Amino acid sequence: MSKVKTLGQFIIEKQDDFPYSKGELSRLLRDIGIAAKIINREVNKAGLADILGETGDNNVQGEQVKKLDVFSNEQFIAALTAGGEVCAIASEENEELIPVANEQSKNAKYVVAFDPLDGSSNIDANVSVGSIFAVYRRTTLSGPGTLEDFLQRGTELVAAGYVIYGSSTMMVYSTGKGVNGFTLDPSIGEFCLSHPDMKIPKSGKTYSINEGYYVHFPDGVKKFIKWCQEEDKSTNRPYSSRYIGSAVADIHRNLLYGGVFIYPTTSQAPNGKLRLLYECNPLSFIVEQAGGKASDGYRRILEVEPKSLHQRTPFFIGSSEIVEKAEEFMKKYSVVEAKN
Ligand code: P6P
Repeated sequence: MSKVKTLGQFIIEKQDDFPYSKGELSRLLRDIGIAAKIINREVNKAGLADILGETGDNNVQGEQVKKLDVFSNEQFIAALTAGGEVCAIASEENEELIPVANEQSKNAKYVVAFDPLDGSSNIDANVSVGSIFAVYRRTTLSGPGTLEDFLQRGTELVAAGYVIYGSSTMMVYSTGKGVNGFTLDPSIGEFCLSHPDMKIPKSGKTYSINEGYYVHFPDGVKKFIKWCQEEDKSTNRPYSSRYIGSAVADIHRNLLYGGVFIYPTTSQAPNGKLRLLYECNPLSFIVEQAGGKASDGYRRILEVEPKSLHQRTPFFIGSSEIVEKAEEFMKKYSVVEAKN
């Protein structure tokens, strides 16, 4: 029976990767793990809300029953604020960044940007959803964090990860030295190492895109989709189309088995739909650490210069050979001037 290794034990074991850190990043990752366990508990009973007597806006304890994405947001903010390791927080749920100014935090070394519950509209259909987080080292010297601390390229990420609440709940993260996955064991309330040193296959046979928007896609994406659908046994084509409307779930599956996820520009999303700072950058950091690729169709996502907190970007992420093939079509059929 192999010895179980918890997230906490793993973090401490990897402490030596950060000789200059006095444990701040370790405590920060622990704080994120705590929020994830609390969110997991609520996500897993979402369908039971009515049965548990949580009807309308007030539950049996007379507390305000919150939408799960609001609840998740509050858990991350509470855990990160109490943990004292971040000087500011940015969330998909909050228009403005949240400076953390308590005594311990105002000189903390890190800022965290996160999407507390991506794909939350799927919860009532019992479809997997996810939390995504990005950890940047502050660039300002002291005091509560500012917008400047967040507007950093993804190449500056110190750590990034996601939690997927699915048939089991997993936390997958990287601190720049590979990717490791931890599965929550509810019987002991611990994330346990289940997927050490994750690597994405160089190729695959799955493409994930919402083909309902086909007519609005750039020509390069249309040509790539038709390429995926051609018969060619030597390159595992035709690919299977797998798209469940929850990016963390689609990208996690592709990370395990190979494939590509694409959210390109459409008429309703002229800059793409997914957000650079707290969705595309952290997911790209992880997939690159696992040997994959992530671009906006032309440029490496991690090198895109952020201009605002909630900036969107077209997003091509997954197995390196498939992303490169999609980029070939984009460069051949959908040439645009580099934006910056
Ligand atoms: P569409 C969820 O709202 C999300 O941000 C991603 O998780 C998901 O991949 C995408 O939007 C789905 O968007 O336009 O295909 O419904």
